[in-house]
This record gives sequence, C-alpha cells and structure tokens, in this order.
Amino acid sequence: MCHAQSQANYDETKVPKFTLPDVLTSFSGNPITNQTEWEENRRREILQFFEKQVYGKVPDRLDEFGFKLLEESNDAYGGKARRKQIAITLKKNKKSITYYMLIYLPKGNPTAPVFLGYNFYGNHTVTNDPKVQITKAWVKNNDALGITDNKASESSRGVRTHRWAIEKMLDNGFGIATIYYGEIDPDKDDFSDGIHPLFYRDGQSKPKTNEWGSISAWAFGLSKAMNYLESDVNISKVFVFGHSRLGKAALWAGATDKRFAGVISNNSGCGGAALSRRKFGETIEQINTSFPHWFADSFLKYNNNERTLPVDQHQLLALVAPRPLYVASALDDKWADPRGEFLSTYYASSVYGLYGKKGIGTKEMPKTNAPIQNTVAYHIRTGKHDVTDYDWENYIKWANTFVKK
Ligand code: GTR
Repeated sequence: MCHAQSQANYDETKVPKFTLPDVLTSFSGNPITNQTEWEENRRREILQFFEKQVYGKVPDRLDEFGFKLLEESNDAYGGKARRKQIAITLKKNKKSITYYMLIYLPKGNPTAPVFLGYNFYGNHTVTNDPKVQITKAWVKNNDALGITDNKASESSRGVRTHRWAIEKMLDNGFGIATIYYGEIDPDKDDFSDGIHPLFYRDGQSKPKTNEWGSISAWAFGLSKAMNYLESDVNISKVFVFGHSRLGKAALWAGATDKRFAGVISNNSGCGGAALSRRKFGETIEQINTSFPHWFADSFLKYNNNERTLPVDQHQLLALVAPRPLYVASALDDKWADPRGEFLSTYYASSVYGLYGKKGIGTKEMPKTNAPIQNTVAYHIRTGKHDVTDYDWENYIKWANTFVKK
C-alpha cells in the first residue's frame, strides 16, 4: 500500500454529509422530464462539463484515419477462433501515431458481439498465442512480470491471461479486441509523447487548461478503434470494457461515443464510477497529485473542493443511458470505494427510467457475490483490485441478456 492509500479515509462514519447534484435537474434548476429534454439539454450540458472541466477536450479533428490488416489466421485457440492483428494510424499536422489491435472472433457465427478493452502491458500479455506481436512502445517496469528497461519482450507473453477469460468469451459466442494503452499515450506525466503532440500548434508543449489529459486520450483511442470495428463485417456490437484507470477511460469512451453498445467498468474508482463527494479511499486531490497527467488541468480546482463541483460521477454513468452499463467492485478494493461505485449506479438510474429501462432498482447495496443484473448492473465480489473469471462470467451472462439481443 502506498503512502496516499494508507492515509486515506476508509471509515463510513467519516464520509462527509453531502447533497448530490440531481441528474434530472438542469444546471439552471429546471426539471428534466422526458427523453428529448434529457438528450438535447441536460445530457449535452453534463457532457460538456465533463469535457472541459474533468477529462479535457480533444482539441480538434484528425486529418486522417487509416487501418491495415497486418495478419490473420483461422486457427487460433485450437481452431476455435479467428485472429486478426490490425494497425491503426492517426494523423494530424503531418505527424502520426500507430497502435495495434488484437482481435479474436469465435468461429461458427458470421458476426459476433465483441468486448473491446485496453491492456496494461501489451497485447502479447493477454494470451499465450505465440503469433501475437510484442509492443515496441514504452511499458511500465514490473519486476513480478519480468518487465525491465521499459521494454516488453517474449518473457512477458501470457503473464496477464488470468485477467482475460478469452476462451470463456469465445465459447459463449463473444469476440475480444484489445490494445496496449501505452501506444496511444504512455502512462507518465509527460506530454511530449503519445497522441497529444499531434495536435500542438507551434511552440506548444502541453495541452491547454481545459484540453485532454491521458484518460481522454485513451478514450479517444478506443473511439477510433471503433471506426475499424464497425467496418468489420464479422463484428456486430461492440461494448467497451476497462479495469481501474482503464475503466475510467472506458466510461469516458462510452459517454462520448454512442456507437459503443454498452460499457463495463471494473474497479474504476475515483474519476471513474465512484462518487467524488464521499471522499472515501482515493480523492480528487490524491488522484490529481499522483497522476497529474490523467485529467485536464481545469480539474485541479476541485482538489479538496468537491462540494463546488456541479457534477459527480453518477452523471458520467448517466451519459451511457439508455445503453447497458455494468459497474463492478471488489471487497478488498476499498481505495476504489465500492459503496460509492454502487451508489453512482443508483443515482444514474433515473435517466434509464426515462427510456423505460430498468436501472439498478434499489439503494441497498447487494451482498458480496450477489450481482444485480438489469440494464444497469452491479456486483461486488470477494478479493482484491483485479479482473477475475468471476467478473467475466457475470459480464458474459449479463451481456447475453442485455447486449446480444
Ligand atoms: C491506482 C490509482 C487508481 C487506479 C489504479 C489502477 O494507483 O490510484 O485510481 O486507477 O491505480 O489503474 O490500477
């Protein structure tokens, strides 16, 4: 446990009293009573607020988007799956970045729904498949995973297979698409690398105050990956998945790009699904201090000042409505504030009601390992901050009902 984690509040009796901004009352105090008012007024103002004051705006459009099929096989996972490796290139101001997406699709169905999610250490870490290429991008060192000199190598192939229940997905008729997040923007407080510099004007060396941090950049990368995925005739729906910091990115991607058919946030915590006003576990001040590159600089003014925020994270969840949304927590992951993640689903649910969809349906947090699975779903499982088979079994079960149909 790092210093910030050991100093945090984990005592429910010390959670400050607060009033949450109502998702169905506009900033100027008007009640929102139907889908049109939600979509044309309220949704728009909430989205703009998160864009300018939390994650940061993408400064401009790309000049060019391109992709290339690098490799494909009909014989992955013992003949169960097709594999594709795609290079995606984004260009702006005569500069470009290229990132790589690994896709497995179940054979037997002409089209399949797909889970799209970033991985932390390279596509080759999510599978033992020897044909998956190894990222050449900067990677965070990790002694336990054998990653040194910020370089991935053959020795880290398959080290994260336990987080990706790929065979379960394939056996249930789902595909999987994954990208190494550091190829969009390396996860360090440095705005000279990754996608940000493509958009700089002469003399600029970092994004402006209300422009994108890394979470927004990662969300942008997912959205551009969607440009490829929607063109692939073998893919039907795509729902975006992410764990922890990448769960924050998945939520923001789902909020900003309605082409995603559903969103899964696994242990996303502060700046993800958890309510900031609870100040339980990680707080805005702590996250902005440990990870100054994740959010827009404009978010800094809410350090230890949550009361003045006109939004809270339940409104981020509401931006996903009426599409299916799954938020999951882990019992030992107090840093991510499981109760705050659950309550967010509760306070977002009234927007689902406008569409006749069933939100979470109760303010009472479910027992451990007892998922609630409506259009809005939630579970808290035993164990630590991680992605487990239990999580995937539940995502698959829920997706069978709410996303496949
Ligand atoms: C932690 C961070 C969390 C979460 C996590 C992760 O250190 O404080 O917000 O994002 O990292 O991504 O694993």
